[in-house]
Amino acid sequence: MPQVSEPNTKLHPINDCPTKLRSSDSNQIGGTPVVHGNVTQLSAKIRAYVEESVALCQPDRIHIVDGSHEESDILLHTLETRGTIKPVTHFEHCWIAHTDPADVARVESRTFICTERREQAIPTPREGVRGTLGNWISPADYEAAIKARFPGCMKGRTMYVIPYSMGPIKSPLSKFGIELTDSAYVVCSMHIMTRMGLNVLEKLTDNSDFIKGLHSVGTPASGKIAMAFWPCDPERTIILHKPATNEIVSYGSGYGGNSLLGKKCFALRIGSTIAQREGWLAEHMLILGITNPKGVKKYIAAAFPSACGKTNLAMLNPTLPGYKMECVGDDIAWMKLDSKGQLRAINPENGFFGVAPGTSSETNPNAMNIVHKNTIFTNVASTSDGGVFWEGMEHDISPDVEITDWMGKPWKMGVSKTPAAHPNSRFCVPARQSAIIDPAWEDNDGVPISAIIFGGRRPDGVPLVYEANSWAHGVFIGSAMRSETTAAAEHKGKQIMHDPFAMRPFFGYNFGHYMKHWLTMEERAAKLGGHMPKIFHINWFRKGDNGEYLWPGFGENCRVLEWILQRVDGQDCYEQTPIGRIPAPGALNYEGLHAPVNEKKLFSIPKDFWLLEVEDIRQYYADQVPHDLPPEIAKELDDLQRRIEQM
Ligand code: O2Y
Ligand code: MN
Repeated sequence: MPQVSEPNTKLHPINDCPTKLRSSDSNQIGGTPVVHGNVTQLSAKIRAYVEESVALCQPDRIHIVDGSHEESDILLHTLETRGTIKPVTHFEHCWIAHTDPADVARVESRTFICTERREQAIPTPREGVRGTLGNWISPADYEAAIKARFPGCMKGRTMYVIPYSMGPIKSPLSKFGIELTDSAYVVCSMHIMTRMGLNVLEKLTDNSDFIKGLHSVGTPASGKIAMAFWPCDPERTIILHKPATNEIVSYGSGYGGNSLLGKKCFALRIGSTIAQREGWLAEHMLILGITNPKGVKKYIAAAFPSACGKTNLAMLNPTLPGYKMECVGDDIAWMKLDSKGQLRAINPENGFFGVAPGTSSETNPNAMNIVHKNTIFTNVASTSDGGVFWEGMEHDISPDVEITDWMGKPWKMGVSKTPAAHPNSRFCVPARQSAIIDPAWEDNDGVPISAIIFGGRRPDGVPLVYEANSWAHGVFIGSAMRSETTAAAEHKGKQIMHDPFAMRPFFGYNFGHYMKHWLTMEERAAKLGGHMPKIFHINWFRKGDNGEYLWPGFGENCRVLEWILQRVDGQDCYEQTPIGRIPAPGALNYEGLHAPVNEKKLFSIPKDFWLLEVEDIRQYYADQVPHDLPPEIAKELDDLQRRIEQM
């Protein structure tokens, strides 16, 4: 059995160099020298994976990532020397990275799931309709895509071997991965976002299974890299997933979800396929612990499309006296039934990769308080006093500082026409730094989930909160989720877009089969003597006749969570409506709100609106899942329509 030992070489200063080093000793893989770490640290399975990837990518050297802070610091220094990052001198051990402006976000159109048959990966849409629930690639095209991009793509570069764990290393709910990458930025970010290094390698001896992830920032076919500090190949970017072999292959982008393979690629796309096979749920959900004034603690999991304040809810500052909210996770939940049929969740991640713009002392003081140390910012603006800036921070900086935008140009508040920070700019920070991190956030057994919440940004017609009548009704509500897009997103103007379960870009398999899997969870829980959590839908964003928000939001949202947990306790504080259960008049606690709330408007269920909503959902299913819609979901829609017609 390979033993984990101290690296036998001093950390190599990892500057890319044109001449291939020749290895004279045995610390090499496929003739390529291992310049950090030792080949004996790798199990035979990992070594074989590295060897085949080395043969394909032809890096000059291999670095087995040990996960130490010293290693991360040397890589950060290397990145600084290359001009990829610069220090944020105002803060402690913080950095700003600037990317090539052509590589700034996940690219959904270039993200594919590879299966033998198309319908395993995505639903077949109605003829003449463009499917919006993912992209399929055949095994032959998958191979061809790799062959067209990867041969020799790491020449002159270092291949980093990152052993990492999604979830606490000792948790039975966790899974391991190996990411091979030629990006030191990815290594430093994975150091924050995952548990990684030698502790994981120790667990991967004995040929244990792992999720394979091969990543290269790529080199354009012309051989010309546009920005030396941020090599990438946007024209040929592709992100591939092969659930049958638990493989991820990503080329051309160094940014976030495209390159930190543990996050969306593993924890959601591949994760959802493993969860389907093994009978659990891998979801795009935050996990929040709520302690009420009596000291009773409950956990909720919640799914929101982007631009709905998911991170803000994960880090909520409650306004109701006596309440305490603690964060387990802000983006992804892996949820499994325990032996008693109780759903338990872990956050598979180790850090937060939050959207910076809109985050401020007003909207999310808890996030602002943690980004002052050990944080890598990407594509934010910088200030002349050595700090950072993004839209929303106007009151958080001193008025006399000068601002340089994310592209390196001088920027003037109220004058410049372009945003200071890229709308998808990010902070990447260790979760353990948070003062509101839940004490149980690393519990190996996960935390018990009492309620599942779906939400969306719905200016019209959708009440502040409603409860599903049953598990199947709740699954239907998740499948019918819609949300207003912001103009900043890739879509033009404001539209109400379907985003089922907030998973539209992250399904690893056919959405119809995914709904079916969710439906089976009820019986699985019952067989174990338990039951699935109640399901709710919330909408903080309903507007009145003059376009004003009807609900104050932010910290006041704890009032809605209070009602949800009263319902979880079985309190009779609801009124039945055709769409589900809403708070009985006066059941929601409005005491101490700064301005009165128009409860009637906030909870009204306009018949005309809901008839149109039903029509839209029916059309969506007919267009996008005409063959794979579970009959239980079709029935829920019919029942909803009937109840609304009878209003
Ligand atoms: O644009 C990216 O690459 C990041 S995407 C992302 C990052 C953190 C949390 N959620 C998301 C998302 O797209 O849902
Ligand atoms: Mn997300």
